[in-house]
Amino acid sequence: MKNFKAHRIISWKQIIKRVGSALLTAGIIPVLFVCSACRKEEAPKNNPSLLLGFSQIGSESAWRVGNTNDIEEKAAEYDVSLMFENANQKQENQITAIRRFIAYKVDVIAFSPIVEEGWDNVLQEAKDAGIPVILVDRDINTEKEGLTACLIGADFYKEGEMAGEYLIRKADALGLDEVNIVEITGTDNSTPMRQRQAGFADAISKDKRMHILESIDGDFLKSRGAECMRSLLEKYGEKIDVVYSHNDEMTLGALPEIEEAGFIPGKDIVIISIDGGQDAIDVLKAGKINCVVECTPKLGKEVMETAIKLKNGETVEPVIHPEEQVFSDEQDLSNLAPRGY
Ligand code: GYE
Repeated sequence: MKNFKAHRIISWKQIIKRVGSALLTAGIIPVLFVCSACRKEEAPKNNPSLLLGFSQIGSESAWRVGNTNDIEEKAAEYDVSLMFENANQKQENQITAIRRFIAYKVDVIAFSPIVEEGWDNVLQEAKDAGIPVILVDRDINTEKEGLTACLIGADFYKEGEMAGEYLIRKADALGLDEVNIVEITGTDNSTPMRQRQAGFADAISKDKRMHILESIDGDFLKSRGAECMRSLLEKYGEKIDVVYSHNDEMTLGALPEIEEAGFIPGKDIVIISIDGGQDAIDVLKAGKINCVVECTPKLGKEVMETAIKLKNGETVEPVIHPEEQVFSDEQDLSNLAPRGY
């Protein structure tokens, strides 16, 4: 079944009113419109609830699942009716979802673009329909002005830089003269892939000891992380000093491959990851990962507050970056609070 849900749900009367004209014009049969909370109370009559269409990329990582959970929780807290669609890692599904949100006449659209290019047409359609769009987590690349209202997501360039800066400190601490790095990157042409790569490359470019042997596309997936690591080990073997992986999932996929090849992750090979989900933090504490740069998936509060402002015609911040930190073997992490994703 398709992943299409409506949360804190509006009454049937409201639904019929909202979708009626859309059904007639677009011919869409809402068989997948699941009214999971119709038993809940209606929003007060003179404060009609905000209808937010949210297109999620998929469920590729603990980060993504944590992000979805947070969006759903905060929608309920802020009394926002959420039409949620999971695109299962396909841009075309996201475009279809956005078109459906336009047909349903949602108040605000929010989405996490899987890649940066290819959104101009559908976003122009949203603009023509007068529906403001919030970019969540990832950015788009466009020549057109004013297609989106704002971006709520991490500063991925800074994350890459923090990873590079950690590596310089680690190389100093280990007294290394030469540092050979393999990089397992996230989904090609996505903002975190581009920015985490650029920030890291810029940070280490000042240090003559650093060499990137190869960057390889792991698509943010655990299975791909394992495959990439296997092929990198076959190609470079003990030459590899460092693995820089763009997310925890790929890191967790790579670690068993390193062990199988006879190396000790965290000791023979320095491991640097990004996200900071609980599983990776546990492995960091166990010494098999050296550094995890935090990327918080908890963007729901900002998304809801921004959507409410947009519905009320207020101006919003063009870019909101959450505060993030670095967890590493340089710190005592014994009292770190549960991560929640
Ligand atoms: O790092 C990764 C996820 O866009 C920040 O996407 C997000 C990234 C995150 O799948 O785990």
